[in-house]
Amino acid sequence: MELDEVTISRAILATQMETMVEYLDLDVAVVGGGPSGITCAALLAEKGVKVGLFEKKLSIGGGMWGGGMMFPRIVVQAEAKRVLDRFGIASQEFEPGYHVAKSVEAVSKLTAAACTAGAEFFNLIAVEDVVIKGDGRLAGLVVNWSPVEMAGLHIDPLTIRCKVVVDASGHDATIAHMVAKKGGDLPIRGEGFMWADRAEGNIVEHTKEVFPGLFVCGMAANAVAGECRMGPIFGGMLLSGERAADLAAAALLHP
Ligand code: 48H
Ligand code: FE2
Repeated sequence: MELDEVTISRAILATQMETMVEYLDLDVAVVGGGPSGITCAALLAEKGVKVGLFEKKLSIGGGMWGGGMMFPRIVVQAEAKRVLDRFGIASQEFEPGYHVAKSVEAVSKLTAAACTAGAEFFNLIAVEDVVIKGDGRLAGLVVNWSPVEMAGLHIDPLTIRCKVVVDASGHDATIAHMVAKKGGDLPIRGEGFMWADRAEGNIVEHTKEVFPGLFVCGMAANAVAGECRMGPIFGGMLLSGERAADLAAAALLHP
């Protein structure tokens, strides 16, 4: 078979364009491909929800790749070990209750599970604004190629409609800030100091709907709630992603 460059180009453009058009209308849009966002997307897709994950960077994984200070290991506490097991992520118990996993394996297996379950990943796309109309509910995302944002080019964005948004954008809680900045009733208390036990103990409780149609999870949940940070322990991110998936799925059933 003689390979044709233009067929290769057409294959990429045609299939991706078809997917992008199909995903202009979604059930759940997850913003951010860190551990909480991927977990949330994977579990929503497993429930049969039409979910798209938007990540502004080239790679999925957020702050999980780097482990702790570039040592590619993460710690997961006993409460969340079952999530590692569920996704087939190997771990070793360092001391009772402290399970260590390889960050590359953790990101890869979470991402692979999300793909297998049918979540659609849109990398290199930055969410730059949100849609809120007369009913005051978050109803969509305004997106652009992140290289456009990085280059500061004046190019207008496109819009995606969705029933629920999950802000999994990490420390910056970017979607929550967008809503608050334009006058939405969403108080953001800002992230607190390092206190792993407290931060991990409270993160699932902070994972909730903070504005009609908007759920926060992962570090964004703690940032909105004025909660502490936890350093490179990731059980809270996994449990928060799981909780966000349950809440978002429930919201789809009872809007
Ligand atoms: C598209 C965006 C946008 C945008 C941001 O930071 P993350 O890894 O997020 P979490 O909450 O799943 O995990 C947090 C964890 O990595 C961490 O930092 C911990 C545990 N820290 C503790 C501590 O003490 O420091 O991923 C968020 C992702 C990133 O990949 C961003 O690029 C992406 O969201 N993102 N994507 N549009 N507007 N904003
Ligand atoms: Fe962090």
